[in-house]
Amino acid sequence: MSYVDEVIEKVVAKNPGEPEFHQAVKEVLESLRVVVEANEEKFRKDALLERITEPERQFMFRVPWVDDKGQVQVNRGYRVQFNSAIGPYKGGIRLHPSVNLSIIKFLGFEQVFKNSLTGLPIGGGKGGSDFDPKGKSDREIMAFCQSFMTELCKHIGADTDVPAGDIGTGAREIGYMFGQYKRIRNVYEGVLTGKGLSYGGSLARTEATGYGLLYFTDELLRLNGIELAGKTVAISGSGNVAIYAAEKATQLGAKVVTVSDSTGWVYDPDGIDIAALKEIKEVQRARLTEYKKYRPNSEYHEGRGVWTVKVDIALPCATQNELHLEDAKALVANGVIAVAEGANMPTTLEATHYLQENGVIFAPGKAANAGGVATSALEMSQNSERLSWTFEEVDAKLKNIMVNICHNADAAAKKYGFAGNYVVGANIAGFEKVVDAMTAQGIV
Ligand code: NDP
Ligand code: 2IT
Repeated sequence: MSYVDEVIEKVVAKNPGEPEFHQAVKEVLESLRVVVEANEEKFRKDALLERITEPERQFMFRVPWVDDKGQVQVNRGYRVQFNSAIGPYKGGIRLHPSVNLSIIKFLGFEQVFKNSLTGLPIGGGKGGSDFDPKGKSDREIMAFCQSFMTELCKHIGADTDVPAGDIGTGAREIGYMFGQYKRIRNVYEGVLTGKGLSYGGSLARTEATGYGLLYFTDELLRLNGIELAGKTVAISGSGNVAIYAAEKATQLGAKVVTVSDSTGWVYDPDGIDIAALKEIKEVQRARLTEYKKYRPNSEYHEGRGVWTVKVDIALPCATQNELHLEDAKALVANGVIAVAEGANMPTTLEATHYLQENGVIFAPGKAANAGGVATSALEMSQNSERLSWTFEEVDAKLKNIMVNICHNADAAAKKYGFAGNYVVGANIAGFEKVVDAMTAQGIV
């Protein structure tokens, strides 16, 4: 059996009941086959793949807090410190009832290669909790965040592990967590990114993942001789990534016709009204059913359906495994040109293969959505030098990073005989630097 298949089998056996983690490992290792085979003897002897698929450290902890009725609630907190070969652990905190160890490990594993692709010195990690922020009062959110950080603060630090936002964690949650960290540890340092601008946050971090996704997509289309302006775009999700992806796509001359949330989706044939979307999601924290009040011409549908709309470009920006094989078939039947992942692993393996086999340009999340964490690393740099850069400075660096990731993934794919396969290209480009650093640092 090949070394890759052997390690995939071992990972599945050693981590039972973790389907998302298995999926992420399979996707990465299978696409690395060509590189692994070229170095098989050395990698086997060093147990390189066994080490890279085993987190350096993982924490699970009790998070007790008191709700507005005086009832004690108990959630489970997680932090997986996956790989620190190229820098301090870096990755977001997901607050969603579906969170479990499998999800946090898949996200942490993906983050290792994504962070490497940015070219910046950040290792990979991820954390979160099965806490559901929906419908909670500000006080309840604060109580949860403080309790979560009371334990987490023992394990993180500006040079150790720097968490940030993800699903359910935005500026409000980061603020409460930062306050509690500072209070307990008595240090004012850049221990979290995605902070508010008044206490060490970076301009353009809020926009970074969505903007970065579009800088990447624009460049990728250009490499393939296609122009983004004038194209129609379907976006799923209506959170941080989706909103700023929609904003930048619109600025670049494309027309975004859909957004969604976990209960339904909007079709707006005239193009999504970004100001209305921000008002509904960022200010009111309301559901998409509100959108029709702003745009009477739009349609609201319950359930799933975003991928049934005829578009040129699809940008899944909600969550993992939200674009299935039948969605891929619908997109292809409607003539989609490109799919670029704003979310982490939103496309199932079968759907990815179907899209690629049918000539759709496919950009994997670890390359296409790396703008968020890249800008987080820029926030860390600003915190270290105790300076703040202008929006234009950060945005220009972000764009440059995304264009570089695009070219590096393209070049790696070509070098190994997989021209046009950006999954292989991104995984190889991300993997090579991590392997080099791990090898240089010995058996640790
Ligand atoms: P938000 O919490 O801001 O928004 C998430 C959006 O996705 C909401 O519209 C939400 O709907 C929807 N959603 C979440 N879970 C589900 C689900 N199980 N089924 C259907 N819809 C769902 O998160 P972000 O925008 O920050 O994150 C979106 C994706 O992007 C995630 O995969 C995240 O890991 C990834 N990502 C985020 C980065 C960042 O900087 N924030 C960076 C890189 C990747 P509802 O409100 O109804 O729950
Ligand atoms: O998935 C991701 O890259 C993020 N949620 C952002 C992580 C970060 O540290 O900014």
